[in-house]
Amino acid sequence: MSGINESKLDGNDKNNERLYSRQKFIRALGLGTSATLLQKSLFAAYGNGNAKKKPNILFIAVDDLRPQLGCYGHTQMISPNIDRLAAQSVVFTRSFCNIPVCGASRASVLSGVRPTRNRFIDWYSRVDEDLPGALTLPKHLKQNGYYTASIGKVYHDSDDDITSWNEAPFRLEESRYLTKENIEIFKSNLQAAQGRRGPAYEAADADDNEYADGLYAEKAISSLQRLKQKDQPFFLSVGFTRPHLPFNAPEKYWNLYRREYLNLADNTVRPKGVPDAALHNWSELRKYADIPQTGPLSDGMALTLIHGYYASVSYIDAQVGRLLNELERLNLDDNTIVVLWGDHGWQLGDHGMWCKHSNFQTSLQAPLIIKAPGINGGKKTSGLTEFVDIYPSLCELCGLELPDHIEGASFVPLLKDPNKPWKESVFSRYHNGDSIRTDRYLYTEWTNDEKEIYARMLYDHNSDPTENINISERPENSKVVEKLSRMLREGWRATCSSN
Ligand SMILES: [Ca+2]
Repeated sequence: MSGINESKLDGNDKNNERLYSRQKFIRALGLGTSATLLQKSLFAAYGNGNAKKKPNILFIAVDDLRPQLGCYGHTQMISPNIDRLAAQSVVFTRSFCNIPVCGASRASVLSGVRPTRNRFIDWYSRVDEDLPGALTLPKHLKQNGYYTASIGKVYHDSDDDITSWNEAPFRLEESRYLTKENIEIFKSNLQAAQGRRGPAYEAADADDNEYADGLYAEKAISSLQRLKQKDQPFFLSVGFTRPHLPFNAPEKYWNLYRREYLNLADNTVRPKGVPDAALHNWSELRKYADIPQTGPLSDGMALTLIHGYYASVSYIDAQVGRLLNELERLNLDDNTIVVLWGDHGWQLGDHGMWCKHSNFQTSLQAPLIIKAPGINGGKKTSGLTEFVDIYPSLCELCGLELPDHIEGASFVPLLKDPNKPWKESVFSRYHNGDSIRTDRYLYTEWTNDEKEIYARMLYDHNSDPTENINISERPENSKVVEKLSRMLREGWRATCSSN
């Protein structure tokens, strides 16, 4: 497909120069067209140098974090520490998870492969089973001289990929309640029905370390002190569990936001013309004791949950600040790559929905912030990237060979030049829905096991950035739909590899 045809189909000549052919993409990467060439090129560029000189990696996962941060333009947010990191980093403003499910997204990021119909809900427990012999990122680093450690929610479960770590993963009970009343509700709900939870939020008069994430920060600080003494680089992965439900955070973070200034989502109704396949009944939230089993939330409860989400983000921001301060105090910051990512997005009442698990951008887009030695900070890139790109990017930054199974592409050239034309498209999937995001569109189609399409949706981000009008069935868009559908079927290899 030539750039000219693309431009016509997209109807957007101004963006023509952003459109990117496969060949150009590969040339821009400066890489060969096969995995073998890719490996050789990277290996030649960096060599198999002294492990001591390799940068450390502080890998911070934040559960269910959508880009609800000051550095992403949300000025109502109190996120000074992540914003400080962003000022030293490249901020990815259009990064997409490959699957908006906690465990599966993490399995994808850490294994470097994409979700499929089989790699889905229970993928997290099957990283090795699903990909026999495939090197996960921590295992690859470990085999190349890194000391690897896992604190908090990194994989979905602490025993996933257990041999990748040099020490036993550190994990706590993360949904703890502190008030007597909530502890009772939690206990009685658990007894009443399997899978029921306590209240959806808590604002306790508590210190940071009374909830799990504060203890994770404390553990990470002591780990940094210990790892500094080692004669090898480290990969320290720290997974914070807020702002995942329940929104339990110390009251002082709730008090950062005044209720009267909080707003409901701008679009609390289902998009016009949206297929039923795109929507869900937010069953994850309905497990909580104070949430109705059916129907919409009251505006009051919706605002409370938004308040709780913001408080949880600020609570995590403070924990990130503790890690960054310690990194600086130990003089480790100059030679440590810091990666901060949310595992997927979240609906805060957008489209009349809550939680993740959808093919809307609210579920698929998540923050990605990377600070790396030798990379100029304080930059943003709108290049399309997907989380499966993280693994090969870290390999390039650390001078490691790429394993054969990798299904993403290193975005290190974007770190060096944030305005560089980049991928034409990125791919995500949830359940039977496959999505493709291009510069202008987010298109999704749902297929049955016979690969027959039974629903689709298309949003034009030029005119409808919050996805309120599904235009896939409009006759004038038939060519765009046809093209995007073909790109979906051709898949990521067609975008990332030369003909
Ligand atoms: Ca998650």
